[in-house]
Amino acid sequence: MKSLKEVVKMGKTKETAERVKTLLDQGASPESIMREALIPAMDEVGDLFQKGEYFVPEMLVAARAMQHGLEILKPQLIQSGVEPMGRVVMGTVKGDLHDIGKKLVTIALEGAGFEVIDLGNDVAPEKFVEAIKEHKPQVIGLSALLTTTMLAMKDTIEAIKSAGLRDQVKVMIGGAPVRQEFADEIGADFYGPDSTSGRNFARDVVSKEA
Ligand code: B12
Repeated sequence: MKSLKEVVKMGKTKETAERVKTLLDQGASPESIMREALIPAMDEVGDLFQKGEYFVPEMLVAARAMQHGLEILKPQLIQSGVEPMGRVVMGTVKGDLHDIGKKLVTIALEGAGFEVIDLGNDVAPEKFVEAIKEHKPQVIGLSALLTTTMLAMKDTIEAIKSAGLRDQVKVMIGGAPVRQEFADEIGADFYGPDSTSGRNFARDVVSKEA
């Protein structure tokens, strides 16, 4: 796991893929590879950036390597052939280009049998509104990684309210700078610190509706 973490930090895409495959062959679980190598690698990259030892290009190549590893694990993290148990629209809010955390929540939801419409990153409030009208999800999930873009979560909830759709959809929010108090302040239904809690919230919403 340690060497996988190091190659992700160095942004070595090919070696990341090779090491993920080797760990799987050796019997490591996809969850442990995420928890013990890929996510800690991103945390350490963030620390190096904060200390001024890494710059945006290094962050970018490390993120690419992480996403490569994630692609290999994805099929194993998702069960196939399950009837959709509900629908969720996910997106990273306006102005924010971070999309790995949002992808992980998407994978967890898909693994639990949800159909997920992933709007990508830098998603404007109006786009979320359109997607709610079009796809009629039970839940929407907003992600933000910057203290500045967190505010776009509030704008998104306001836009949903203005469109008269707020009572048709539950809103969950997450991302490293987000906290419960912020969720309360902006009127979100749920704050989740990780992908599992997001998946569990969506499950609760759907099971209450049934
Ligand atoms: C990779 C990275 C980038 C990449 C992103 C590539 C990509 N495709 O995603 C690039 C290079 C583009 C980037 C750019 C920038 N970044 Co950046 N980046 C990171 C880094 C290193 C990792 C983020 C990550 O993927 N983490 C791993 C994932 C798995 O964690 P996560 O996103 O938190 O998600 C988990 C939970 O939060 C939760 N979750 C997330 N979303 C949701 C949603 C719901 C509904 C739920 C329930 C849960 C949930 O579940 C996930 C799984 O557990 C972080 C450092 C860090 N430690 O976070 C900095 C960081 C976020 N970036 C930072 C900064 C400053 C920037 C830039 C402004 C730098 C610059 N000067 O240009 C730009 C901004 C660009 C923009 N407009 O968005 C700062 C933010 C500071 C702040 N508090 O605002 C950080 C914290 C680095 C630092 N320590 O200073 N970045």
